[in-house]
Amino acid sequence: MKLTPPHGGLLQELVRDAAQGEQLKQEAIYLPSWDLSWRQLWDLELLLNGAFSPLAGFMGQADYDSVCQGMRLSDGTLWPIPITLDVGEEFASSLSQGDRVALRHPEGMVLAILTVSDIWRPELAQEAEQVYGTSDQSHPGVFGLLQQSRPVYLGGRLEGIELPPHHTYPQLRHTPAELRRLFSKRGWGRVVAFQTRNPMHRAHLELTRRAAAQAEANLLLHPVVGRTKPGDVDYFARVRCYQAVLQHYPQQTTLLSLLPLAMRLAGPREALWHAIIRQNYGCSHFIVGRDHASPGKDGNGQPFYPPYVAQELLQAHQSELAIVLVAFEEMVYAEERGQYLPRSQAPAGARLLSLSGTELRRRLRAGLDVPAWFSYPEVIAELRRSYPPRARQGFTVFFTGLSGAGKSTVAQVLMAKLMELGGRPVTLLDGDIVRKHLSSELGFSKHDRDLNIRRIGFVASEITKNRGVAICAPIAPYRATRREVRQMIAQYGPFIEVYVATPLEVCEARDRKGLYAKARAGLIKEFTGIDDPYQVPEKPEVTVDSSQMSSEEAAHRILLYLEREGLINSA
Ligand code: PPS
Repeated sequence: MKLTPPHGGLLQELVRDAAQGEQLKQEAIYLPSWDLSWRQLWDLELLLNGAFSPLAGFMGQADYDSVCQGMRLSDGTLWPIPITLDVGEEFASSLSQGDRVALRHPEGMVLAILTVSDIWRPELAQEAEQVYGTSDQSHPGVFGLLQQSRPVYLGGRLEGIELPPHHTYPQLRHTPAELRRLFSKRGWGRVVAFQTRNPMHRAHLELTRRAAAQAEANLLLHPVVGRTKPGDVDYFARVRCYQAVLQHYPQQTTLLSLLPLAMRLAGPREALWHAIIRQNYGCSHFIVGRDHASPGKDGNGQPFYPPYVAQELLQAHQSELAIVLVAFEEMVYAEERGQYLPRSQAPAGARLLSLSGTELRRRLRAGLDVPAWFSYPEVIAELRRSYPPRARQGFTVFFTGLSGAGKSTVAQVLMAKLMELGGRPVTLLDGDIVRKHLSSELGFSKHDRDLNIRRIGFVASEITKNRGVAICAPIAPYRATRREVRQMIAQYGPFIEVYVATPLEVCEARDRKGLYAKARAGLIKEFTGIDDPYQVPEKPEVTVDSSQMSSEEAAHRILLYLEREGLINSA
């Protein structure tokens, strides 16, 4: 196939020139506005800068249906992932077709105006099955869709005012037009793109070098710095790793650029989407490995997507793409040869070495050696900063249980013990206290409870990020919200869910605040356990029951857990 730059066809750039932008900003003052979520913001950026060409806005219903069902826009163009703007019922009910909406950055600037062409309520479970091939909520993309999406979708064309500003690594960010120009200026006729959401080690270097040689192409390292998988290494640390790895490539033929993409982790469909995006960035080739854009294993330990299925899907659509698939196998280290090789090319009987991500993290946390064949000293040093020994990481102990179960008392004892041990600042976010300060205006509807728990989660995640200990003790009756909070925190440090399983009868008999009596008399509505549900945790890290043990014993049980996990040195 003959490929001449720029690749990828016409770019659909949606940002207007400065004068029109000013005009649009003035118009926006009088329009209803929508504050974009982070996911929506990342989508908007790639819509506005042309990375999602040929899309000219958020999808309308016809495109959405067609993409979900058959991976094509309604005009037949190949496009595998829905790009939609989800909004709340109340906001949607104030809009009609033809209305214009100002789309705002979370910090308040108007970035674009959407002219609404479609307003509809999607079948989210069906979307999950069609796009992800599953409605299993242990898939992070499915969880985000089913638990975090708002119920109404808006579609329509966009008029861009400005691209979202970036204060981090501006020199490493390029629009598709900028990258195409850069390739052209450097005389890079062929460019092979490498997608990643993980730090890079020697195997990646070997794989990308081979891919570039095979495609006779220059190399674009194009890591995702938008939304990746919960628990991934944060992108600041990753970028420092990429910069270190870059020193091991030939300078003239390799470029690092950051992609602000909100990944869906939709396996094969996502791989195809990644290829189309790189085509828009002007690349001629795209590397797809064994488990491209995979979220890992499901609740039964089975992979969500079989190995190599992403390569198969791209191969099947190769004739429709202007970017060429470079399929790669897993690389392994052949010890006797002192060399990385694709697994199938390793000599029979050779001792093959590899190190899983889980094993690497274990070694980093335990301060153990990482072999030189696996990575570079600079990368390991950087990762050691991200994965300090557990005894120096922040963590959150999140109590959940009925009112009167004993959460606050056990939490207080635990706090006292941790303070006695010293070493980290400890903050207690008790249910009642939070409701006096942080959530003083909230009631007990599902909406208000969820908001309350998310606020607690946000504060706890900040504490955990900064290496402190957060102890939270709300009722937190809903499973999905607890999981959301777990995800928020787990990216910064361990999340320990403690289920205080004291039975309802015991809590009610105690009735220390007289609230159960009031709830039974109908004087308080939506009381947990009486006329509002409590969803029992499925896999709490620790369970205690204050009808079976004293608060001291319960706190001690938690301390033993923390010690076993290496989070504290002595209980
Ligand atoms: S939630 O569901 O997690 O947001 O609840 P939380 O913030 O922990 O607040 C629970 C405390 O508020 C008192 N209270 C109620 N609890 C449950 N349902 C209703 N309707 C209600 N109204 C007031 C109650 O004292 C809870 O405190 P604890 O310490 O759990 O007994």
